[in-house]
Formats: sequence, structure tokens, C-alpha cells
Amino acid sequence: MILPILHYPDSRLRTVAKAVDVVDDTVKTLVKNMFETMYDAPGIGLAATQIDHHQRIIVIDTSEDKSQPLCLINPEIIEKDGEIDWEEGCLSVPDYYQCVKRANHVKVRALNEQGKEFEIEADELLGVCIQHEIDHLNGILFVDHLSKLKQKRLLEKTKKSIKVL
Ligand code: GNR
Ligand code: NI
Repeated sequence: MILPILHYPDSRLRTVAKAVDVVDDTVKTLVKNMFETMYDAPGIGLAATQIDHHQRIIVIDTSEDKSQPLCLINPEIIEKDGEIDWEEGCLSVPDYYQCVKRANHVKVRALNEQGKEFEIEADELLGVCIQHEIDHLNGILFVDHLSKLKQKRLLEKTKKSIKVL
């Protein structure tokens, strides 16, 4: 099932998600729907926050052919180093792309969709995407990392496009 995605500046995107305590069938169904929604969009990642569901669940696939689905439940960054500038976009901020500074390399511990703990190390696009998605679970958008001037311009552009609707 494809779920509707919240758009900036919707205040529900500011909700801090709660940890999942059991990976049960409800969570598994949600993960399946999140993958469908992400692939349909299309995007390379989706956090539960974006579909107005406030549990710590992320899906990612940075491959070209949907061949590397990755689900992270209760993700925690346990190591990070280096610095990278990457042009980011967000399904919740349509048609807006800006460079953001992130750690280049992260080591993350999470549960998979079977509830089993695993660790993953990532850099470049995958590392950036994991950090972008974990931000969503904390109510943070990539635009929060930009200058106040860029944020002001984005808000004005967004208000104008809402008026046209
Ligand atoms: O599809 C997406 N592309 C992307 C590109 C650069 C950095 C981060 C991302 S994530 C984004 C999908 C999304 O909004 N996930 O929350
Ligand atoms: Ni996003």
C-alpha cells in the first residue's frame, strides 16, 4: 500500500519518533508499505516520520534496480568520522536540493525487519542517506542544516506554491 508523504513545513515532521519495542507483524506490514511508498515516489530512503507514523523505522535502497533493500529499526550511530558535502533532496521537501555537511563515514547498529540486531558501516551516498533518515526520526529536516537565509527563502517559495494550489 502506498502511503501519503508529509510535506514541509508540516509540523508533524517535527515529531520525535519512539523506539520500536517488538518487531511484530504490524511493524513488518508497515516496513513493506514503506518500501512500496519509497520505490513509488521514487526515493532512496524513507523514514516512518514522513508517513506520519512516529516509530523509529527507516527503509533505504541506494541501488539503481531495487536490489539492495535495507531496513533499520531503532538505528543508532555508534561511530562517525570524516566530513563530506553532499547535495541532498527530500521527498518531504519536493523540488529543492542543497549541499549539506555530514560525517563521511558512519557505523550504525539497528534491528532488521526480523528483529535481529546487526551493524552496518557506510560512507558517501549510503552514509549520507542513513544520517538524513535518522534526522527525520528526530524531527530534523536537511533544510535545518542550511543558513537562516536559505531557510527563509525556502519557506517563502513554499508558501507561494501552496497559494497556487
Ligand atoms: O530520495 C532521496 N534522495 C536523497 C539524496 C541525497 C541525500 C538524501 C536523500 S534521501 C531522499 C529520500 C528522503 O527524503 N528520505 O527521507
Ligand atoms: Ni527526507
